[in-house]
Amino acid sequence: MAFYSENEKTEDYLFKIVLIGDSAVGKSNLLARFARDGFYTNSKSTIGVEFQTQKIEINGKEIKAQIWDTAGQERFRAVTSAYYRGAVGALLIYDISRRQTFESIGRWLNELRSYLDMNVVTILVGNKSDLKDAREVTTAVGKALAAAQGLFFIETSALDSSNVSAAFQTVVREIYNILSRKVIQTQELKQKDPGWMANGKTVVLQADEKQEAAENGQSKKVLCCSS
Ligand SMILES: Nc1nc2c(ncn2[C@@H]2O[C@H](COP(=O)(O)OP(=O)(O)OP(=O)(O)O)[C@@H](O)[C@H]2O)c(=O)[nH]1
Ligand SMILES: [Mg+2]
Repeated sequence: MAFYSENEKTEDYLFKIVLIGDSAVGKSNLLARFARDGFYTNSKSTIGVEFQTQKIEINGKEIKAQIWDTAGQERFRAVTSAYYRGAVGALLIYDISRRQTFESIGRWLNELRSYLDMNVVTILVGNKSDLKDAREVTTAVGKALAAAQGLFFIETSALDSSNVSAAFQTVVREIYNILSRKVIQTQELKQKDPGWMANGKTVVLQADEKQEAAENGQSKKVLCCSS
């Protein structure tokens, strides 16, 4: 859950980010690589839910990313609504060496969008880029799906570490950028009307989709913030 108020410093920001995708695409190993530079050759399926909090620096500001991981297989999964609740970012992961896991992306995207009515910052991640000879999904095909769905895109390898930090940082940076713009807008609004917010009400910052699209030159939008 993320709590934002004007008086809080950015150090207090906590962004919940969820990992989703079929079983064995490498969700747990991406998190292990990112959070503690670890890799497990014979890792078992995740049972239930795990999360790790990792500090990330964006523009000299420290932000905490709380990254949630659950099983790809239905029978081992955490309670789905609780898993998604409060998330402001998502890594949607497939395995570039198994076409089937890429074909599941539409289903994962539907689930994500059905649980989070606000649009979360989402990156499509083609993991296991080290398996060059076994590749079944080309980079171009991955990129095209991401573009069609308004997602960021990256290929990673939890095994050789390539792009792992970049994948998480892309999501956190985008959430932070959107939030910063919203805080500035809120301050401008307050200057125009000083009586506004006088009662200390909870403020839900939510991006204006059209404006975000115009600013970004693409169809990404977000977010955020609940108390
Ligand atoms: N070659 C290669 N293998 C990987 C990579 N990432 C994960 N693996 C392997 O893929 C298998 C599954 O990885 P996990 O991280 O457990 O997959 P998961 O998505 O968490 O699976 P569930 O918990 O069942 O949903 C393990 O044997 C890992 O060692 C990678 O980048 N490259
Ligand atoms: Mg796992």
